[in-house]
Amino acid sequence: MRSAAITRKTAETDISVKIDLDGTGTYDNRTSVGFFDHMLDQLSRHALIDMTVRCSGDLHIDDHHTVEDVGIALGQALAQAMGDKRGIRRYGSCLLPMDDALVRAALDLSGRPYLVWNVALPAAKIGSFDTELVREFFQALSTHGGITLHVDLLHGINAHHIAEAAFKAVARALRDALEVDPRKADAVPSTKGML
Ligand SMILES: [Mn+2]
Repeated sequence: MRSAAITRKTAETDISVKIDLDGTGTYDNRTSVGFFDHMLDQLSRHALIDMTVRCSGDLHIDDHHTVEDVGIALGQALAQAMGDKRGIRRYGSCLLPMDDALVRAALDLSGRPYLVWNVALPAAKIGSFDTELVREFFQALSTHGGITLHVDLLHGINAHHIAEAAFKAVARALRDALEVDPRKADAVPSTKGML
């Protein structure tokens, strides 16, 4: 079973995350940050990862700790669920359009965290959500999931579309990278023999 459950509690957030990599993209994500829940739903749906997220965070300060810490916990859950990565395709990429927005995501489930984030959001807020938190989320996911992740905005006008296209592009790339390659299902996809 490629699944994982993580709980993470600090003075700032109290989080539980459950994922199943071989799911159907069913989700139940509740962080009390509406736009972020909407993005987590996209991640689940388009990566076909079943996902349940609960977070009780210090939202009286702002959304920062909630978004960053869910990224940490989701990254940890991904790393745990991937296990020794036997049989996975390892690499994934996606060029994803959403109306005016066009985002490219390319990733390597290498065990080596690296984020290249070239996504300038044209507004500071989407509703009450700070758009700079989108990068914070992917930084945490990359670091704790051991993912080399490149995300580039090729075109875009609307901040909601751009952020959502980024989540969907990463989701689709993750789906491809996590899929088991039937031609090499028993091997770790590295000439080093481990990832
Ligand atoms: Mn939307």
